[in-house]
Amino acid sequence: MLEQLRELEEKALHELEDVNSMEALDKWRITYLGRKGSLTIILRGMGQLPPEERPAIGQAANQLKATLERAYEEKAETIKREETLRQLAEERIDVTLPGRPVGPGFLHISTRTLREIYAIFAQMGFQVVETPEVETDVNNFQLLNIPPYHPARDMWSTLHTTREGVLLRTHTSPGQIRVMRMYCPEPIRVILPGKCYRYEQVTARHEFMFYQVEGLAVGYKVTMGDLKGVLTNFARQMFGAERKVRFRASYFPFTEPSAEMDIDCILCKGKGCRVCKYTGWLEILGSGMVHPQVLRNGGYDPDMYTGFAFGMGPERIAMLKYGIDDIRYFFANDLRFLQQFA
Ligand code: FA5
Repeated sequence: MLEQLRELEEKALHELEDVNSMEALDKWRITYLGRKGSLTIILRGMGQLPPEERPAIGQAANQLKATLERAYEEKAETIKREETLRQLAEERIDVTLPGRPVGPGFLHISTRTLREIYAIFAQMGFQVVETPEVETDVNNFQLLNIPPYHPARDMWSTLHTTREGVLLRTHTSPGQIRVMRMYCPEPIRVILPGKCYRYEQVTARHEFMFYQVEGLAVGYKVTMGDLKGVLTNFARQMFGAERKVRFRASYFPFTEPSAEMDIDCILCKGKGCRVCKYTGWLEILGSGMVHPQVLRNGGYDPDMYTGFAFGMGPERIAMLKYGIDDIRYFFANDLRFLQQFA
């Protein structure tokens, strides 16, 4: 029996040398130390031994059990340590490698379009002036000939603040009043860029926040001819020298007469397509001669001064220029879209 135990010890320890995973180690434990393992079977057979042999065999069997258990623990520890070392080696970071280069930033498509607009109007002597995004109802509407309850308020669905009479500007036109009051009685030639807000359903053509660029010229003999000349020059520089333009009678409470300007469709060259809704024309801005009452509200005597004004949406202009079919791309911050204009 003692011989059997020694053979078992030799066999078990020899096999353990080749074990190098927790899975194999578990199998080894079941084979030798499990409930149906070799050592257990030997221990169970002790009952058949003569009583005088039992103490010595029992002691040897218990020693073997302790040896195998210790060998098991040691092996388990070695395997775990090796596993950790392997993992560390796999996930090792080479801190001497050069870092991933961070590319330089680039301008947002709206900013680029705005700057293009500034450059064109700068050539014609227009200065850039920024005016506030949070406005009073008085500036945004009333001084522009839109009193409370006037039906034209429906043209500008408004986001109000909790403060009575204070709102997010729905267009850049209140800037006309601010600039006139600032410069009166000097002649004026400015563009007023900035964000506008409208309580509108967001669609492929409508955002609730978008940019506008307002234009205002006030002087002694400013005419509708000046308005047409300036805006035709703008359209041809922005969209190509061959562009045809047309002015269509329109209505804004703060200009009289009012006109919307169209360019011939850049996609179909005026033949008619889906983008221009088969009209051959694309609307790009609203404009008109500053209403005498608005001049008066700005401090200018309409018997001496005249002026023209216009308002355009740079996102809509960029959409036409680059063939972008959905305004929602502009402010969704998806780099796949934005990087196309880097
Ligand atoms: C106005 O806001 C007038 N203040 C423009 C004006 C100024 C007329 C001075 C006469 C004199 P309108 O609501 O049409 O007009 O807006 C002007 C431009 O802003 C539009 O042509 C369009 O390009 C842009 N725009 C208007 N609403 C949105 C919107 N929800 N999303 C994106 N762009 C818009």
